[in-house]
Amino acid sequence: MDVLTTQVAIIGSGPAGLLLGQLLYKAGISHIIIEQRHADYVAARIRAGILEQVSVDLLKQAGVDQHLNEVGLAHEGIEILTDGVKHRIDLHKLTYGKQVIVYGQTEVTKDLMQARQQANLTSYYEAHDVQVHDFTSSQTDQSSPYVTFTQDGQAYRINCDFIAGCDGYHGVCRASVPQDKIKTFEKVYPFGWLGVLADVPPVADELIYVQSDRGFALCSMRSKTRSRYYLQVPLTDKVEQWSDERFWEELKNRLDTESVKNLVTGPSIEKSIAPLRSFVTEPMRFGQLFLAGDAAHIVPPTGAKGLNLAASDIAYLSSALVEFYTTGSQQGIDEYSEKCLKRIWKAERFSWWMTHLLHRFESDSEFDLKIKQAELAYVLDSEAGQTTLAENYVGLPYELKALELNH
Ligand code: FAS
Ligand code: PHB
Repeated sequence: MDVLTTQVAIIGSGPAGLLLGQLLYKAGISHIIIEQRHADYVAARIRAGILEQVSVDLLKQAGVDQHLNEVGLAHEGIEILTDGVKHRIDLHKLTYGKQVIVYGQTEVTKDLMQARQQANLTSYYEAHDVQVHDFTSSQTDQSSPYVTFTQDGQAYRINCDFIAGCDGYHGVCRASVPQDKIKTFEKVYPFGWLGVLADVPPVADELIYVQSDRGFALCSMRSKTRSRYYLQVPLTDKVEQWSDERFWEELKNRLDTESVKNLVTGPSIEKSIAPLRSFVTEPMRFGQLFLAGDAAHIVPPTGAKGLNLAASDIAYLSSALVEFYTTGSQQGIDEYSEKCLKRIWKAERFSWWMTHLLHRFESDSEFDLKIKQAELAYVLDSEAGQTTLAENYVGLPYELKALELNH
């Protein structure tokens, strides 16, 4: 068995793990990333598309924002289409100058992987049978946390001070916490999102969130020449049932006349159905094990919060670890879970609210539908209503002093 020692063992090489690794590297804290999949698989995953300004600031802090600054698209508003009429939410005006950046998670992952490679940092991809051990040993115990795994038939043990569980919803870290030490909260939605990526120009300059009698749709993008579209579909649907032609026809059925006229269709380069759930783990820290990102929480993508919540967890965790290693203080570590969960639950509420408001639920009675229409009409007709949507959409502030981010 190969035995290695590092300060922080990071499980998972998605956005959370990679961003944490980059911020720890910038602060001179040793770490190793252990990932179960091949690097190419991780780099190719098609997921989120919207970055909050605070996430962009964090990527700048990590020194990986060059390509993002070159090609990221600043968006100062979104459209909400209901009853055939588009209503623009002026994010920039309503939040006194904030915006979001359209930049695919695939690009974020590639930027972080490239920076990691350039810094020649240690990652183990295609790691199997990853296990986390002794993460609740007290400081006085002789034992300390360690991780074991195999790769290419070779067994490894990594001794460390801390383990960061950045291994997503299906990861091993949350599953390794004793059941009596953890509480989870979950809501599973009775529909999925059928997503299509196509190299066609976007139907509009800004995103269009569609509430229609036939179900939700979303018109998004990755660039001026690459579009991302979603349709609400029943959970029983299989992607094989959706030809490109059927997808484009159904999207047109849910759009307004002007958008149908402007829509450019083409062959899908990626097509998949993602389930929707709201999920939160409490707490997010267990001794020397921290959960971050999808390992700790999931939101329905309606509010574009998933990737951004992973970023805010990493802002808090990296700040806490840097504080510990530079001053010996445990304050950030002890406050990690509570600080993350305060922002997570607000994003969970917003994502649930947007999903509830814009999707068609079979369980909706006629009264429920009338109430939903009235709620959406109130939001769209009132500056107060639009402001609450806008300030959540651009991202609520972190509880971190600027200097804490300056590793
Ligand atoms: P990730 O799941 O990205 O990464 C976890 C990593 O850990 C993976 O690489 C996995 O292989 C690895 N891992 C798992 N188990 C392991 C083990 N035992 N040992 C080692 N490694 C292990 N968010 C949005 O904001 N907008 C969207 O439109 C959107 N669409 C999505 C569509 C899909 C299909 C999915 C699944 C998610 C979507 N999300 C979206 C949310 C998504 O972007 C996540 O929030 C984001 O990937 C979170 O990043 P991580 O926490 O790093 O988790
Ligand atoms: C995307 O472009 O993938 C996207 C954008 C906004 C969302 C969800 C997904 O709310």
